[in-house]
Amino acid sequence: MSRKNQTLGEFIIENQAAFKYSSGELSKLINAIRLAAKVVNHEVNKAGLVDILGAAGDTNIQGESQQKLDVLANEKFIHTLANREIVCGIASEEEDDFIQINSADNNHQNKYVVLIDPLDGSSNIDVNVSVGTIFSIYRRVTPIGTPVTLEDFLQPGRKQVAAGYIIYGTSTMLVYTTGHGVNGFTLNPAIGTFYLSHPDMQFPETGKIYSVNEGNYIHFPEGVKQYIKYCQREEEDRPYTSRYIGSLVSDFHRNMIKGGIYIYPKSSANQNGKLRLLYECNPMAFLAEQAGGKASNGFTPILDVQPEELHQRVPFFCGSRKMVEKAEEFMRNHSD
Ligand code: P6P
Repeated sequence: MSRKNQTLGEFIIENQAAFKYSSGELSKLINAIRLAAKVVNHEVNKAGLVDILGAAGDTNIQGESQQKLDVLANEKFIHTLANREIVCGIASEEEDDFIQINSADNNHQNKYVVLIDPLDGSSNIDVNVSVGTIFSIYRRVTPIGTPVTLEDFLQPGRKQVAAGYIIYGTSTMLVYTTGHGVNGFTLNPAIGTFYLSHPDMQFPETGKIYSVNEGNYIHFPEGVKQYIKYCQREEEDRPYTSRYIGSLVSDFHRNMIKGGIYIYPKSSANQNGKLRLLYECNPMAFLAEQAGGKASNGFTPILDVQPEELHQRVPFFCGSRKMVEKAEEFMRNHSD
């Protein structure tokens, strides 16, 4: 049940019973993410004012230079989640390996693992463009009472119990699903409370926006090249509009509201594309499907891909169902 202007806290309580595993721990987990989101939001919003911009001097496993805010967001989310005796393991884009959270002193009783991209689109920080946090939650599959293993993290996206993102944009929003639809909450920074502003978010069945980095066009598979030409042809409801922010959360959020498709395909430069399956594509695909949209690697649903390694990449087509289906048609007819 939801009503406009309900607070996130009220929403969680009122929908507690609907959570598949209504032990209350998932609610506590969402509350922990809400707290971390407010802390990171505070830092992101003042990034231009204090010496927090610029690289932290390190690089992550992806070989990307870590912005100081990347490091801060990573630390805030891990610290907040670790301190609530709910989570038994965390994997992050910014961490080479997963982190064992259950301490032996509580005999590894916690049952959820969380995977996060703590600050997606961070290359936009210094130019004041929206960035986001993406999270994905599973129940562990190895026995409670034992340390978590990699197997707990390498679950197909279909097994997620919750997923969502925080977008630090013109306003800060928390958008998430527990498998019962997608709801968006907007932060009132004056009082630090998230209010239900976008109940039951739905991808329009089709749209007129395509989001892809056309600078990589010559490296794209033929099917993607042909789909982009299709979007640009003066026919039927086309040409579409090209909108690409360089921030997955921002492009996804706009397309979910207005209708559109986001594509990050494989290329001659990146054989599996750039986006990471576990903490970018799976959570966004769960949200997309829950909102009536679609997400695939160009051929098969993202949520059905069996992960092989923690930081694996996957080609990503996501958005309005009919637009993704059309792009998949081009991929099938031009598979190279
Ligand atoms: P490119 C940000 O690094 C990110 O993971 C997504 O948020 C964004 O959509 C994409 O990469 C941008 O990548 O290669 O187009 O700059």
